[in-house]
Amino acid sequence: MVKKCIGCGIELQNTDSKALGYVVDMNMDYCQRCFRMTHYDAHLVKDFIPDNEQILSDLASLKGQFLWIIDIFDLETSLRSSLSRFYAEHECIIILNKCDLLPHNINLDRLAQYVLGRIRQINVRSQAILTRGINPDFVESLRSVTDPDQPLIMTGVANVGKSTIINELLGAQVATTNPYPATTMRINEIKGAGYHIYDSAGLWIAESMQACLNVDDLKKVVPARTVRPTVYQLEKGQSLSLGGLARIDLNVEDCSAVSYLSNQLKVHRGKSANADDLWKRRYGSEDLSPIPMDSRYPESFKKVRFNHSGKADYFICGLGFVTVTGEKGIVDVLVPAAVQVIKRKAMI
Ligand SMILES: Nc1nc2c(ncn2[C@@H]2O[C@H](COP(=O)(O)OP(=O)(O)OP(=O)(O)O)[C@@H](O)[C@H]2O)c(=O)[nH]1
Ligand SMILES: [Mg+2]
Repeated sequence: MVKKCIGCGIELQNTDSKALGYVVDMNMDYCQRCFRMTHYDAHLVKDFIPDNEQILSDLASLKGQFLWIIDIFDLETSLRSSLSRFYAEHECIIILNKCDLLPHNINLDRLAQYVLGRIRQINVRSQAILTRGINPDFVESLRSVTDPDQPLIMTGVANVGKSTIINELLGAQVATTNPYPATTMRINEIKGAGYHIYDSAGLWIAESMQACLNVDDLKKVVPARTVRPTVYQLEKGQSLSLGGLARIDLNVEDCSAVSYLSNQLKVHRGKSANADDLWKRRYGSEDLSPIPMDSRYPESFKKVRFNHSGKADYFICGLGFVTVTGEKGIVDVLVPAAVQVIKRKAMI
């Protein structure tokens, strides 16, 4: 009989110590990868890249209630993923996770309304939207909208907190969780505390900044606790450099910008006219770091141009967003070529 890792769902094997699912002894319940992640904080970037088509076809074969877990801080990454097409065909309950990353005075009902407006535009069939992270009633709320006789199926892009939620429901550390994307590797059936749950591998998003970073830089860039918004009053023709990962050139009159980024990421402000020269000279220096893996400036970057007026968020997948308020003008966002930038109605 096939034995699977309790932490990540991979099939266990004791023949190849370099391959996924390895255990020294087949009596063990967790694979070596899960064991190392949990006990030694050890990570190998991209040792496993989820196959999105396979995940979606595995999910479609399951019977139960679909939960779509969304990292609210990284909302657009979820909404642009192929799960939005999946949920145009399957009903789901949406969980807005990691609400604690946003400023504490955030109104959760308004946030849920904002997301409801967004998902209606893409025809997602959601039965309910719940919030988690600062909502003490989350488990109760989930119970009130789910059928106890049906399994819960956790879905979402990588790293949004699917396995963490399972452990909260079970009241025990069963599923492996980790600050880096691609921890859970297969459909993982878990039973306990009156629940029947399927965990799943998160979809891999190649357009996310997180796919461009090594483990040490991921630690700085993926926020683990509440982000401190920083307000900038800017003159026309100023730029904000977000480490060496992205730059926002604001050619907007009477402009203010509020950044929502990991507290560990340095923001450097300067004149747009000098920015290109500064980046060529200082790319990767203390002021302009971290930088994406295997990248050079300007060859590895693209510039995305937006017409600006009023208030809008400039959202960089896997990194964060900057809310800009000002008169009419042009906003240029410089990002690694693979990374997606989205202008959206301000969320906060
Ligand atoms: N601040 C905050 N962090 C959270 C929350 N939920 C999960 N996390 C953290 O997010 C990271 C990813 O959590 P996981 O549960 O491994 O995410 P996942 O969706 O199962 O990830 P994959 O298996 O890689 O797809 C971990 O470091 C968690 O501690 C939350 O509500 N708030
Ligand atoms: Mg997981």
